[in-house]
Amino acid sequence: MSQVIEVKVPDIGNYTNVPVIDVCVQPGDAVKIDSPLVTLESEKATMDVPSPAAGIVREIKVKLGDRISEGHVVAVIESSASAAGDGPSPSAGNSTAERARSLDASPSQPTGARSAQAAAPARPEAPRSTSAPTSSLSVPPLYPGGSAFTLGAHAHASPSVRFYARELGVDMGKVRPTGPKDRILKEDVTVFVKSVMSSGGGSGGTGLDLLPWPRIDFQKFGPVETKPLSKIKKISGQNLLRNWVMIPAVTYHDEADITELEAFRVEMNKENENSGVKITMLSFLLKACEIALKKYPEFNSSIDGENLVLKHYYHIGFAADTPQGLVVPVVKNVDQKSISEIATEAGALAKKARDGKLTPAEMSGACFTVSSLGGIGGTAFSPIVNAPEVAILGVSKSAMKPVWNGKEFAPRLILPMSLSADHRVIDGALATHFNVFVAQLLSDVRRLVL
Ligand code: CAO
Repeated sequence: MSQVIEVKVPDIGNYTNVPVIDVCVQPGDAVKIDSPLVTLESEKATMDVPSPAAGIVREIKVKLGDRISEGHVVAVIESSASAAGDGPSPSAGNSTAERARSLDASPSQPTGARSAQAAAPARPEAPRSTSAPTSSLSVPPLYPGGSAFTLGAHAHASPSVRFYARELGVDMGKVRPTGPKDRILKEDVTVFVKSVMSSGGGSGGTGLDLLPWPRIDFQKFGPVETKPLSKIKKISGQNLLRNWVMIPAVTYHDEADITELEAFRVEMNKENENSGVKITMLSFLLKACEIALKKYPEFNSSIDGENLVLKHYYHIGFAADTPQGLVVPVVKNVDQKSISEIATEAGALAKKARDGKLTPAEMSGACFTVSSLGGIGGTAFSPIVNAPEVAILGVSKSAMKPVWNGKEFAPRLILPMSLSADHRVIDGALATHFNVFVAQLLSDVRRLVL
């Protein structure tokens, strides 16, 4: 027997005047138990108001943008045990009202608030009406702020994206949002599924089955300000995460004595003061690395499945700090360029990077990367290898140090070097040979310019 049910906004904690951000059904639509009817968005979460029964939507009582609170009628459903094929079985002897009420105590939870309900206090029984033509069934409480509210429920996403994720069995709490206001887009779910598939599955011991990212209401501890991540940070963040997780890199530290090199650089720059070309430490580093790539070809390679691709060209990227975030312009064919040409080109690329004008071509094709923090400071760091490259050289700030020359301590300008290398291709001995060779090149400027 059919029954007309007014579906009301359930207990949603302390939230009032919450905007309707999606109306998921239209009059005439068939719905199942738990089908989302409308979606509300509080400051903390989106919440679907689910249908408490299977049936046909007779009326929608709200529209997009309406602000509503607990008790507001959102839809009228004409319930029917057979309407959606999953109503209560007649043999169970439950009326629709009983079936809906049983949701309060059963593990079956409304869409978008599964664990919230587990934490919710027992609520009074919904009014039962078998004789009256219209009943007013509210759905169980939705507590976006509840302590046991899952990350999946916290995640902002439209019902269609939630539906897509549910179909694929994806826990929304594990999906990295890239939409506005941390909203999870359909593409984000796809990217998540692809990453799980390519890493061999989520929980079989071969993939990463990580805990969801902690979501903290920082305002509980003090004043905060939220700013969107820049586009560059979003993109580089995804790359860095993949590289950090997928490359078994080891960092090897060494030092180069650049006393003569720096004196030569300063002298050259003084001599060519009016030329407009400044010879930078970076240009010497790029040249030294190119020569070392030739001597140790494994450093100029990429893993491709079960093969190692060895490159016979020498394009070297360098990390550039810009107001928008980190970018890596590439100096092409370093082997065919003099140090002053490299300095000119790297300077122009760094300026373009800071002005946000680099083209994709200017950021692609690198075989190896240099990350120089020396102009800023530091003594050592662990740079992240930039896939599909297999190594990256980081340099920190050079400093005068007393070095024993066999007779006495002499003041020498020492450059700290930190080489991170993919251990699948480069083992510790090879990495150390590379570092030692680069240090030799930098400590004897003649070897560099020859
Ligand atoms: N030790 C001491 N001083 C150094 C140095 C070093 N290793 N490297 C550079 N310097 C000095 C330079 O001599 C220069 O001083 P002068 O003006 O007196 O000659 C000053 O620092 C500034 O150098 P620079 O930054 O203009 O030139 P650069 O070629 O060394 O660097 C670039 C260019 C693009 C690499 C740099 O601007 C930059 O963006 N660095 C940051 C890279 C980065 O963020 N890496 C981290 C990636 S991981 O997050």
